[in-house]
Amino acid sequence: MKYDVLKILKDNEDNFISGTKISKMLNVSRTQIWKYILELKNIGYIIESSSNKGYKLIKNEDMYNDFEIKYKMSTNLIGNEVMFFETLDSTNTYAKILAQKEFENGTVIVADQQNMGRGRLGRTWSSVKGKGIWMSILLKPDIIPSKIQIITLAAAVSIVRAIKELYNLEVKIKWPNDILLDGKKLSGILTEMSCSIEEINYLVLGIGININHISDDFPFELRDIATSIRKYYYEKFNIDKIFSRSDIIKKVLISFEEIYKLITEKEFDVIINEWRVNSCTLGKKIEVNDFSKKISGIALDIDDEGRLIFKKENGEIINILSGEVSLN
Ligand code: BTX
Repeated sequence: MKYDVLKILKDNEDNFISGTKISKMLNVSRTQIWKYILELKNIGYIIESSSNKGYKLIKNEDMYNDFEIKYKMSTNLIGNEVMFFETLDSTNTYAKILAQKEFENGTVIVADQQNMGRGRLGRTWSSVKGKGIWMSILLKPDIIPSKIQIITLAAAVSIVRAIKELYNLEVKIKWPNDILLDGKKLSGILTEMSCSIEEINYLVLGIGININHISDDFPFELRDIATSIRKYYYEKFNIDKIFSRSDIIKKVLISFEEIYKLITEKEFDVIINEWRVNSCTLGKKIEVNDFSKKISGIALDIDDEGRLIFKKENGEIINILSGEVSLN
């Protein structure tokens, strides 16, 4: 019920609404409304009270919970179900457990903090409390397992679209799955799946985006290579402000839904083209670390399965499925 009160306050954000009006709308007493208001204040909402005007919710970009994420979310599939946790080991690990049971395609799992956030190849993903978006989307796409990389490309494109639409920032994609801002890692994607030879049973799309970190919030070894939207604004424009993770999640999920529709329609080209336009890897001299050795050459393109088409210094052209890229 407190969320019903919150919804009314949010629909009238920055304006007063009387306790009598709210109590009539919800058919509960004014005393009861007052108790819900106290509960909302206790979880961090800023609500002004005036004896003759009623209650006014003051905008607070820092509020982050399932209500905020779902409020005015205009998707049809992605995020129909949102599960929010204060702390999880890893949203991807939790999503995989959930996937063993019945699950709704498009379910989103969000944690305010991860204790064991995972990157690719057993690496860790720093996921401090209150600072970033750590979420997983549980999907059952109708594509063959060898096309799984298209989901990672789609996620990268949707993050870029969302950040550009919200803040008009020059974010770029570094193959295979890094989103960079000012050359530093803003976001990472970890796609994991369970499949048979011809079919995907389920897929977990893990997305981490650094939002409200200041430099000291990153572990020491990441301070020069990672960034957040807040850190970037501070360094670039000398503006220190908190960004709404709820608004950003919504925007990412809306963009992802648009792009996921293209996947269901097998319009992979459209996604790959948008990926190309936003890439900072293609056409560049790069070094690829394919885990056994480093090879230098030029990143020519990506193919329709998301592999990097790479021209080695000796002129040989190869397609690389996974690896680490350093831009020269
Ligand atoms: P990755 O293997 O490409 O990147 C991991 C590397 O990135 C680390 O070794 C470290 O150098 C650096 N790194 C670690 N944390 C951060 C950070 N917060 N910002 C910038 N750089 C960092 C990328 O793997 C995939 C990351 C996916 C994270 C999401 S969060 C929700 C979901 N749950 C989960 O456990 N993982 C995913």
